[in-house]
Amino acid sequence: MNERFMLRALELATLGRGSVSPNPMVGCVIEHEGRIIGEGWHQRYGEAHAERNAVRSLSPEGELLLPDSTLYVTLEPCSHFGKQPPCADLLIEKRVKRVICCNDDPNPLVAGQGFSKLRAAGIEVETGLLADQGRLLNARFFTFMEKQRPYIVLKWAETADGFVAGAGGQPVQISGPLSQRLVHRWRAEEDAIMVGTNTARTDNPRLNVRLVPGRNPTRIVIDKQLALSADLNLFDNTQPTLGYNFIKHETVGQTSYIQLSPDKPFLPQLLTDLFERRIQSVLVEGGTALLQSFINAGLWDEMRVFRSPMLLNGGVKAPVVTGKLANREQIGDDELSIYRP
Ligand code: AOF
Ligand code: ZN
Repeated sequence: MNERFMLRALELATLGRGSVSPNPMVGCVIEHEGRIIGEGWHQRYGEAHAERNAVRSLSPEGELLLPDSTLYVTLEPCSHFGKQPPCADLLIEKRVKRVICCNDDPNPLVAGQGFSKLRAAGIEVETGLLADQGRLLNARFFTFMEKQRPYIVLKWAETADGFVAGAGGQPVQISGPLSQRLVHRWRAEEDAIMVGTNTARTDNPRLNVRLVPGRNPTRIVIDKQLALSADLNLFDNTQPTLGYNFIKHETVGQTSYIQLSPDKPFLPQLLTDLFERRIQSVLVEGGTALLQSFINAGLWDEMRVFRSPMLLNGGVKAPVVTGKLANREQIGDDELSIYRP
């Protein structure tokens, strides 16, 4: 086992970022006597998996070396017919000698069956090499599969004295231009962005990606009593919007109203519906009440807090940070802190 080859496979996997979701990013390196003879990664959702691309990259001579080669792949080779045929079958057919992985595939359609298939065919299998790095790379995929809910990123900007808005919820631009651009990149990286009723009303956000190149996520708004005006930017039909409420189930243009029960806890119902819609990650952008409800329920995976040097001397208090500080950096005049549970 050589970490060097797995580090290369992890690096290749990241080339799929932004184009493979809801599939995981996966990279693969084929090694023969200490030399890399083939490489590949999962490039696009629905298309070939990493292993198949690595095998395809081999020269005709390289292909003859497979029975003496080790295949390093960041995730357990799949065993099921999805949009692609099983990678385990391919590796068996090509008579690969040994397979080394970072992580087992938590997808119930695979979940260990890829490894059993390979072992049954006489291929040596090892797993757990650089496992932490593999899990971090696909934190969204693992959370989605294991917790059956999207990966949840909570984000807000607060003043030096701990406020997120003026008195009565009046919007104030707290973070600087560089931070705003970063938030647009974050929007492009997640499957969905969510806001609560008050934020939708007072900020009238468009929740799209404008300041950087990238795709627009699905917009989610909580509007329990359907009190929001249809004239808001969220309902402009330029991108899909999901409106969670207690009143109706209906789709109009790109807006889907989804009815939840008032008799059961709200967030679990909401997250289960998002899971069923295959939404793997959500950026929650506010306001305080919505953010705090995720924090209180312990339903979050990352908190990203901008602290600006501005003072407001009053207004709406910021949510209360819990969890452990994982990273802190300066973004223009703002300090960005990342917390994990
Ligand atoms: C692999 N190698 O590169 C990836 C895997 O619909 P499909 O056929 O594309 O299958 C998607 C599932 O396959 C996905 O949920 C995950 O369990 C696994 N992804 N497996 O062997 C890969 N991307
Ligand atoms: Zn596969």
